[in-house]
Amino acid sequence: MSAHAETLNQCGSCASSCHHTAQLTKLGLKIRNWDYTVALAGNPNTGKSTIFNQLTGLHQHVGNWAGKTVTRAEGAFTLNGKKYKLVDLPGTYSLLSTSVDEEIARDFVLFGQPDVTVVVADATRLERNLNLVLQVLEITDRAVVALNLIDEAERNDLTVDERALARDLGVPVVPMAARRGAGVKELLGAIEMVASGQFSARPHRIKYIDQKLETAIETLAEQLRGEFDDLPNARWVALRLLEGDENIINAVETRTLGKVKEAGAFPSLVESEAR
Ligand SMILES: Nc1nc2c(ncn2[C@@H]2O[C@H](COP(=O)(O)OP(=O)(O)O)[C@@H](O)[C@H]2O)c(=O)[nH]1
Ligand SMILES: [Mg+2]
Repeated sequence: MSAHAETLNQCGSCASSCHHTAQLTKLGLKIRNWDYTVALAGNPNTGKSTIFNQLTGLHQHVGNWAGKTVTRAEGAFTLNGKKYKLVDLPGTYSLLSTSVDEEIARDFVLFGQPDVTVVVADATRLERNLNLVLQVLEITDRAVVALNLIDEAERNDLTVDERALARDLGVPVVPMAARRGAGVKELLGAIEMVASGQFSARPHRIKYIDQKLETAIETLAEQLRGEFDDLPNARWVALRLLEGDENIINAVETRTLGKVKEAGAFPSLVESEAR
């Protein structure tokens, strides 16, 4: 595993303005005593595994791999003295999951309580990708949008105003062409800012102005917190129950909701994939 403990001086040629990305050390599978957990979520084929490999030095399968990534892969890196565990989740179009892959991603983002959720979005298909971004922002304000495949967008004469997007979403947006390493340094800077609390997000949220609905959500959320031992995101679950989401109803009835919190619930595949 030659990639282990590979140290990269990201700032070899730049001035102190990017001091926060001064030192990335790719730790591969050495995942112990981490300070922060970072989840990589996103639609399939947006470059999640490419980014995962860039940050950890591991070799997760990259490419069209539909139906094969049935569990999450984990790796680690250190940045400026803090250790980060990075979790590469299966691709998902929505948190309203219908497949096993999507359920794993959904449960981790919802109940695994990552310190930062990086949503990798395809800049050439922004509208479709924003669906998941907005869903993630409903449940956490500790998020970063990695606007990947910006090289493809440019090739197709598409430009994205990432500043306007960041302002509207209320979270950092980092343009990337991850396959050639562009934007990795900036992504690390954004992850560090959000993880350490230096960046305080003002995420785009839907407000429910109907008082009856608000009362119903809160009453149900309170009952869920009692039943499921301080369930994170109980409000989100309550909304899904009120909508009649069959997956969530089933997870509540079978008491499998929030199972991701139990150690070992999702054994990592990464051992077999690391080279
Ligand atoms: N042109 C271009 N291709 C990329 C970029 N990032 C990833 N890819 C390619 O997109 C495909 C899907 O990448 P992968 O990391 O497996 O996506 P995942 O399904 O989200 O994990 C692969 O063929 C990558 O080489 C990028 O920034 N630019
Ligand atoms: Mg992948």
